[in-house]
Amino acid sequence: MKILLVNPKPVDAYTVYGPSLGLCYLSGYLKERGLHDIEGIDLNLDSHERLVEAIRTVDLVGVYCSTKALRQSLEVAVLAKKFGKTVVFGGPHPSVLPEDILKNKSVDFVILSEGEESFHALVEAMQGRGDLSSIDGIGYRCEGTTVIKPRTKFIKDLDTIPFPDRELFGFDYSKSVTFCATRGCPYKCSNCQPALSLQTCAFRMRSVDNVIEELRLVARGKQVHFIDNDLTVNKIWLRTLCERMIEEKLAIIWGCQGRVNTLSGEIMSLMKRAGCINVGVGIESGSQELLDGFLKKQLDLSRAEQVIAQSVEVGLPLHGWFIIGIPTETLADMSRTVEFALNHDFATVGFSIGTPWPGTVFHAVASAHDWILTSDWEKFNEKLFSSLQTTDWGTDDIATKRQEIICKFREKDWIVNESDFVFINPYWGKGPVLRAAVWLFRRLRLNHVTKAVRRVVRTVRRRLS
Ligand code: B12
Ligand code: SF4
Repeated sequence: MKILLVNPKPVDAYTVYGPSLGLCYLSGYLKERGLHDIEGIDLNLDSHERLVEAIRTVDLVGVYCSTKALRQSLEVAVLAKKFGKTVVFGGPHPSVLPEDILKNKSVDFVILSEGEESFHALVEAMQGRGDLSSIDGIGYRCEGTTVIKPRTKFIKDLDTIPFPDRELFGFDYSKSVTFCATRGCPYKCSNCQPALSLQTCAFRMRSVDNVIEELRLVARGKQVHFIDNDLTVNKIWLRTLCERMIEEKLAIIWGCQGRVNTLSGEIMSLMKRAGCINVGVGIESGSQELLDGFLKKQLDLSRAEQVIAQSVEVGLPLHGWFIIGIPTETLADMSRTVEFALNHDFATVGFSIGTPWPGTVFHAVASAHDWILTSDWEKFNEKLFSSLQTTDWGTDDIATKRQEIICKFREKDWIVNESDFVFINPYWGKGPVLRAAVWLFRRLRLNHVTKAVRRVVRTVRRRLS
């Protein structure tokens, strides 16, 4: 059987570090089981023509479907159906709304959440080996009804999963690679829908040996982007991993997401020695009441302050994640959040606008109050605007707040990336003399000089190569 795996491109997509690792995992798993005819198309990188060409030659088209890319995913399904192919959807959106997806006649099957075993079982069943009714975590139409079998089993031992097939999309990983060492997340924040933590799924880690083996194979001398929800959940495991990275002399630099309740000066210092150059921490709000109340974040702001100070001491840059526009939040809470982000020593800070992704508590609450202004998933955009009108604030208030935040960071000299709603602290990690120099430099508005110098250097480099 010939299989095509497609990663669609949402309208305002940003592919940061490379194509979907989830699809690479599926391909690796199937290839290990003898199914070698697998092709990948990432529409962030490949053309529509290539997609059409590829669809023609395969039997089954598997599509990664996020809420943001729902329309584009369905377009792929319609195209595949035109050529009479079997269409399977997986990823965050079908995992939480399988019935909705199956209302589209172009989609034959959905796989809920962790896909390796069920997708393989489906492919086997389609070839007459095994039957659909015994597959866990699957949805399909049968005799006029929709059958949804919720996921009850997750892969307990992650070491049994083959390494992801990074050849799938022909992506150039020569300088950096995406990497996944754990699955799931032990927390249950109201705003979040980690696709692999749905239902009964516990947090799981690969063995350190298994992680090191893959790092040796694919990452030596490169930058590694750990895409894990939180790499710092288990301190003992993380410590062993860092020690092994140092011993192995892998010469990598890496970044990951963590949480302030599991970080400490000691572990951050070890992470830095192992090559870590950035840790993202979700603080979300400057209001402890909101963190404990609606968000259920299990995070203490005074602990966050301690960890931020320790990160400066050990010289490990922290990226603070914040959200505005959360149910039960007041405009005063939002100002507290901005003050927290501005007045603590983060190297970089990123804001999001609260967005009711399906399957989250956030969505359930906002929907129960009738606060969600659109039923068009594509209209959600957590970087640009709010899709809520609550009793305390609405879209316009959030738009004003967004502008206010940008102005405040700009006034304090931070470098502003308006479209991504991200800010860079030019003073971070600099001693008093350098800080003064940066201050003077920015006062004199010399940024254009730096830009011009960078342009010249780039041109010279290009000519030389
Ligand atoms: C890393 C990541 C990214 C990276 C991806 C980098 C990369 N190269 O892989 C980047 C930065 C690009 C990204 C972007 C975005 N992301 Co993101 N991201 C994640 C994150 C943290 C991990 C995803 C991951 O790789 N997991 C590990 C792999 C193994 O799992 P997986 O991808 O889910 O794939 C498995 C199953 O889902 C299934 N599966 C997946 N596809 C398919 C297809 C078929 C046919 C089958 C059978 C099965 C199947 O099998 C796979 C193997 O088990 C998740 C959170 C999470 N834990 O899922 C959020 C998450 C997926 N992202 C989210 C969001 C909102 C976004 C953005 C919209 C953000 C933005 N502002 O633009 C964009 C949208 C991009 C898009 N294409 O639509 C939401 C999605 C919510 C939703 N309902 O869609 C999540 C769930 C986080 C959250 N807020 O809760 N993201
Ligand atoms: S926001 Fe982070 S810590 Fe909270 S549930 Fe999601 S992944 Fe886990």
